[in-house]
Amino acid sequence: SNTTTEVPLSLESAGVALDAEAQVSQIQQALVNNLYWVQGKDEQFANAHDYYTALAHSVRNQLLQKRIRTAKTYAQERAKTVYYMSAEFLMGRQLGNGLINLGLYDTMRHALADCGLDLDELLEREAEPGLGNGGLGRLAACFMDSLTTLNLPAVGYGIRYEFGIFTQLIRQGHQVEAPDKWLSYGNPWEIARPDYRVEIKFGGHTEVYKKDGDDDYQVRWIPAQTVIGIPHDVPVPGYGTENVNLLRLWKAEAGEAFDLDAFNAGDYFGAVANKMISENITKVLYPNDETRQGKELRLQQQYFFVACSLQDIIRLHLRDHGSLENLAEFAAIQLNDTHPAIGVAELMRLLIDEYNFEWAAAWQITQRTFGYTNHTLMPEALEKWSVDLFGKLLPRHLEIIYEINHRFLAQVKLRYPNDPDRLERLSLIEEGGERRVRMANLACVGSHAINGVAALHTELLKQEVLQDFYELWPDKFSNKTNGITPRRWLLQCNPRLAQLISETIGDSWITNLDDLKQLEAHLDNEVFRHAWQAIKQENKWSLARYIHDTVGIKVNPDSMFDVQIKRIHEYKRQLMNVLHVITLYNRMVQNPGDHVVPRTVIFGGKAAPGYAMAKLVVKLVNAVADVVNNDPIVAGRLKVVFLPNYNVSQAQRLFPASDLSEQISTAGMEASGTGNMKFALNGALTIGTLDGANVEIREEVGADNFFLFGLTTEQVAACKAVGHNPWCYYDTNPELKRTLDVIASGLFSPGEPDLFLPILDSLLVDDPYMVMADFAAYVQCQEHVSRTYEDRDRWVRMAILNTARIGKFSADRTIADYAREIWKVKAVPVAGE
Ligand code: CJB
Repeated sequence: SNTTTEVPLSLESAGVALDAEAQVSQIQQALVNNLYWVQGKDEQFANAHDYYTALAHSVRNQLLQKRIRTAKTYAQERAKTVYYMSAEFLMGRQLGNGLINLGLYDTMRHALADCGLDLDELLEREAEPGLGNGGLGRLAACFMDSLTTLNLPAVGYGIRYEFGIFTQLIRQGHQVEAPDKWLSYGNPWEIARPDYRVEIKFGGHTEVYKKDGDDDYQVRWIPAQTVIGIPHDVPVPGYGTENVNLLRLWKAEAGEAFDLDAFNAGDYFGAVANKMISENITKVLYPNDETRQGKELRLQQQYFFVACSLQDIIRLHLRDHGSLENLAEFAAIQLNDTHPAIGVAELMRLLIDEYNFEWAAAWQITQRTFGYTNHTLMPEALEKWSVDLFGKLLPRHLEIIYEINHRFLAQVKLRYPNDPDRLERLSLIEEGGERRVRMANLACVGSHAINGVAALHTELLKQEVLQDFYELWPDKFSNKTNGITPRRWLLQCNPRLAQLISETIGDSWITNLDDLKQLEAHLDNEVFRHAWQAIKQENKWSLARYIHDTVGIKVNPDSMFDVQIKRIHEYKRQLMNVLHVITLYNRMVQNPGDHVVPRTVIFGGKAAPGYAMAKLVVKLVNAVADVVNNDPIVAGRLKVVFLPNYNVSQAQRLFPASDLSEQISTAGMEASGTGNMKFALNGALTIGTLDGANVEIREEVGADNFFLFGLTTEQVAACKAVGHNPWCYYDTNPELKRTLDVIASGLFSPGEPDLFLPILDSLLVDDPYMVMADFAAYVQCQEHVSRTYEDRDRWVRMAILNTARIGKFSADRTIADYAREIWKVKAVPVAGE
């Protein structure tokens, strides 16, 4: 039908009381209307992207309808709200997820097919919103899904980066970064809200003044610059609920008054230049994962989004409650790592300078409102800002931080009268050399709850990184083991497996992942096991096609798909994986007749643009792939694939098609990991160390269903304490020696014999990530993996048990724990129409 009405229809009553046929025709009508009224085209001129946008608007209309009712209900109920503050939200594509959460996926597919359109093809038109680096940002996205699914009132606050994580290209085997222009076709999922704009100050100085009719002195901040924050709202649907929460992302714009002065002075270019400086703040995501970037712009980003968000929270709170006295009763603000920790000082500033609170009252409100989640033990990721930079950008906050510190250390002194070292460690200011503000200390002092993201990580926090804080306030600490949303990471990404599971045990697992346990009762059912295996095989075929289409490599779909996908980091030890590949290659070259279990080893992940060692590892993987994939001796038995530009969309193809999950970080270094959970949920077996959430995954799935190897955290520490000598592994392990020698021989770097020297040096000189120490155990464990894979029936049973026993790692469980133990928030379900 190509009739159009004046007002674009939404899918208003789709799914309510309409019969299937009426629903389909209404969907089609809405699509045609949106094509016409949103894209300004009709069917004759529309391209696939136009159809995608029209479809996105259909879904968006439904979400907005629900959102309006949700906002009303929350306000009516005066509900306590979670404000999740995160510099990163790695949401992934929205259309498929929206359709699934609205329960419209299958209907939509049929309605589109009926008009000759392929839903899958339209889904692929969506730009990936890559507003995060890796695990931390993706966790925030999974949390938003679970918060809404659990009907918990929540707002995610973050930054609307104009450029998300860079696009990774591979040129001659090297990583090359290209800008991520994700907004170039517009973003149908966001609504700008200029009416909720806020003004943010930077720089300048402070002064003391006396308020009219008041004897007390006050401080005011005279900024050098002001910037405007414009919220952009993205609706966040939950599964099978009427509730829709918000992700509110801030964009920086130039303040008008500020520009006008320059215009009036005749300095047109100056005014425009200043506009550019302001708008730079939200221009680009810093692409560093787990390393701090001591750049001024990064601190500006952090302060900007936190200050915008706090003003927004206060506006909403005053609207519903009239006074800030009871803020902590209605607002729980969670700090996703230290990136938003400046919020502690900003809330104090707002309460004291703008709302005339006394210090003690303001401090009580602040502490009761904030919670802090730590995500890493890596020392280089602990944020510290030079006092000079801080004072220049945020002079009032530096004063407030000094005052917080002064009062805090006075308290500590009472408790530990003769312990200057302890004071020095607890201080918010690092002395000696350049003085720096310690953001983790600020977050700890300003929060009532501090948590780690896996049991082992929380223990290590208590014993090491945050030990002094733990001794001071043991009750503030708790563990909240990470989780993932089963909607995106099984229902959406692996529809075939999801369907088999639902046919077998019903579909309650979608919102109650522990119900997957019921699969165990079907373990001895051969038909079920065959169906399981057939699905994995189909998923592998489809990944093989994708690999061929993207990098032109033909892989053997019957081989074991051995997959490591995550940011490239030395502690994650992609290098150890490549060394294993080279070792397998050496064996096949030396003994071409030997029986081997065929493998396809797949890598994906971005290296931070300034992280030379990580980039060299990317090059090594690609160089090894070039040699191995072109050697007829190993044909059909060994292939190496580096998939460029790993992101959420690609992850959705990879997890369902994986046999083996590589979780091989040096023990004690991976806070949790969440990819490990996604693999297991999709029936891949893990080869892993006792690190992060691996420990708990192994506990859940059973030691028999997990390939464990390597040093423990304690052994790593002990080894380092006595000073470990990587040379002795080289000297005593001929296979390892040969592997390093082959790299040194230049086989993988023709014409550039020294290319990989930094890697060899790092391994042989100090080997800080214990690759050499764990190598033999890893290779041996991989042999066990291969033997197990040969017994395909045994492997399938193990895979089923992994899926069946992974329920604990639903983000619904994680969020329920946060809600009950930290946030004290209750579900506020929105009634259906
Ligand atoms: N993580 O992705 C990051 N970036 C950081 O700066 C610090 C930590 C990761 O957070 C995930 C979510 O908690 C963890 O699962 C992962 O182990 C950690 O590396």
